[in-house]
Amino acid sequence: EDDADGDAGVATKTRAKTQRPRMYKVLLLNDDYTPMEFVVHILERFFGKSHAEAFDIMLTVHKKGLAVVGVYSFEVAETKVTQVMDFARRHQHPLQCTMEKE
Ligand code: TYC
Repeated sequence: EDDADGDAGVATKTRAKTQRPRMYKVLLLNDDYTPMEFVVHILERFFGKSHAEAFDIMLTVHKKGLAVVGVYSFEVAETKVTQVMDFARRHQHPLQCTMEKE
């Protein structure tokens, strides 16, 4: 408080706020061509869903157009999207998977 900064003795405290990592939703989009079983397989393989859970999510996407399949840190979300897009492309299905900030 030597007033070199002209603050005339106004004490300011700095408190480091704990930063939570930004989280990202991974979304699966519906299309008319990707087989239902293929989508179920993806949800089991890349998102650790049980068969019943995977089937439910697949049906939600089929009926509503899209669904959030999980929420992850940026790096994990990006990896999931890449894995799904590569796998779908390799099998020549037009399935789309994207991510967005929560
Ligand atoms: N609509 C597709 C069909 O009738 C199934 C499907 C579900 C496709 C979910 C994509 O993300 C998807 N075969």
